Amino acid sequence: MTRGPQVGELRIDGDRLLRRLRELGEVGSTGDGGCARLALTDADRSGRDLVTTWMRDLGMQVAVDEIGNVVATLPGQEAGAAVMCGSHVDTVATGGIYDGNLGVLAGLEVVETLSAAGVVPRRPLAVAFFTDEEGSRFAPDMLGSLVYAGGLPVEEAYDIVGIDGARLGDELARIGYLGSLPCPGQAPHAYVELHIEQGPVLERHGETIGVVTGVQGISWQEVAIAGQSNHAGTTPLAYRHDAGLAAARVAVYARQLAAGMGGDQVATVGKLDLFPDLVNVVAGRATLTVDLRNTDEARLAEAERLLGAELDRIALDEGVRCSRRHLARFEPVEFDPRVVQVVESTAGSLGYSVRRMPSGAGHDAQMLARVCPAGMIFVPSVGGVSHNPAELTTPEHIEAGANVLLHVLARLADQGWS
Ligand code: HGY
Ligand code: MN
Ligand code: MN
Repeated sequence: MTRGPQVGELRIDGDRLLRRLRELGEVGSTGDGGCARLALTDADRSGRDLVTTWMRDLGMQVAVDEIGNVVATLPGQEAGAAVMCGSHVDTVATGGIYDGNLGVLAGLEVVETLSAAGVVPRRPLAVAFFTDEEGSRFAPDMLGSLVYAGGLPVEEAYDIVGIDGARLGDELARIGYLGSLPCPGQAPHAYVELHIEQGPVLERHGETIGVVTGVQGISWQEVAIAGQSNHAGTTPLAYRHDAGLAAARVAVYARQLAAGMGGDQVATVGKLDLFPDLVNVVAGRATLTVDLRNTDEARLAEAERLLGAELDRIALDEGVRCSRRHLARFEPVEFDPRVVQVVESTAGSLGYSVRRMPSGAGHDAQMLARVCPAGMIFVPSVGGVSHNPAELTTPEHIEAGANVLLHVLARLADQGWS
């Protein structure tokens, strides 16, 4: 790394980073402090366009791959595999302005800080955003980084149908982000992702930096229930095959299952559709999603087994048919201890309090971990709230996280694994 001032003395410009976060947060604004940029919608395109404009303004080489992942590169003194950071710029429908966006924009802030100081890293630096990290419209989540890492053939990804009936490949072409860079992508030298914690742990313990050790396992299942629509007034209870009641039993059981298993087990029924969805008709069909997560793969598999047994019980009791399919299934991931160590020692040397912790949410880093040493940096979420317009991380913590990212990237771009 050619040295302008001592790299160690460099700090990011927190106000500049906040300005970009707020400007990007206006794209797809929901008017309540949040934003909605579901993957491959017009709002996602507008967010992508804004971020790629910033990338080009910073003199970075911007490439779009076959699944719409965008990788911007700042050349290093040497060629070869880049040290990559990034995250995602798609959001859920009730998104805040920090989830994903912070990791991408902090990466641009790092590039701007180094360039302004005349510092050229030994290795190239890349800032990426990956397609459809949320998976809310097109499942699974972390779809773009999964394809980038070779975990899903791009042709298969193109045929995924979204919750609105759209085909992923058609939407990617429609928004103009069907790129030519081949997938799987080039394995970076290392990957580091700055992200809001999206939970209450750091705030509860009063720590500034989460040193993320890994990501818990994720199981998304879609449960389809077939009963019999009937008249709400004339049909005696014993004659009903009520898909709505069956769906409600699944939701109650999911919560009881997680509470009973304890530990890290969580369960969520986030999406529930009834047909015909009318006040005076016993529901003939129900479709719902069950999101199960655990840091322990065996426990997660057990939770899936128990859910299956309960579906059989409900089918028998209510005289309905239950079927299920996976929308996503990822085992827990442990990050490379060398990257974890660099994050922890860097944050400590900058004077920040740190806590080692697993991630409750899925992240692109868990997919990059398949192809290179990867790790994450967390900053606190106020009230532990996320996937909600009230999502908030303080400017002080944003600046701390971006400074840790700056110096972690500088170390990884400049040194080997010694
Ligand atoms: O679902 C998740 O954990 C992430 O927000 N995609
Ligand atoms: Mn995220
Ligand atoms: Mn998210």
